[in-house]
Amino acid sequence: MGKVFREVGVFRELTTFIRHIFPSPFIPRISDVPRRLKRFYGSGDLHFITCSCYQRRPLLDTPERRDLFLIVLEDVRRRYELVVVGYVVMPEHFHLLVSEPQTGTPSTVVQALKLGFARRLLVRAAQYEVGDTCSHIWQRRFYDFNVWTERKRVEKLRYIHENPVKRGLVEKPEDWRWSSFRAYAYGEIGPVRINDWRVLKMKVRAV
Ligand code: NI
Repeated sequence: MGKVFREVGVFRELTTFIRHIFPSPFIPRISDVPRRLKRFYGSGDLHFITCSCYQRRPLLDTPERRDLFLIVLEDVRRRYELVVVGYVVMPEHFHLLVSEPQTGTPSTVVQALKLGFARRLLVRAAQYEVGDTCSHIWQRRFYDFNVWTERKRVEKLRYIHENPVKRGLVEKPEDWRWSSFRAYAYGEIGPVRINDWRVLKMKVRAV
């Protein structure tokens, strides 16, 4: 029971801080959250994930490639059943703030994302060769930071949304189409569905 209350508590904190930053009617109140949400388990932490392109080359420097990346991210979100809380695609790296997936681990999610994007990119570029899918697109390593305090969640989401501004790509976060900012600020339905906590409802602990 302790776990149940803790997880509902995590969600309440999260919605409170999101509402604080972006008061918008599309963010569900705690009373709107399906009761079965409490059935998910795992640590319940969010993960702040950073992954760079191979040798930090700007392989995501065109709108078409960033669009393609987001298509793959949405596909992976559905397949592995995870909650995407925030994201940004930069010219040579990406950041995600995500829940643990229902299927697999954060690591398998990142692998699927890297491989899925590499395959589609190489097929598009007609350069596909077996065995050469990922190695020249992505850095092998990625960084996974467990986010389990409200302060860190605020910090990471802000960092994600400010990244294109800090880099001088745009003047305001809303001008960068490849982040979750517009979904928060305007309730826009973007290419990647954010904060869809319903995906976690089916998880039942095996006894
Ligand atoms: Ni960054």
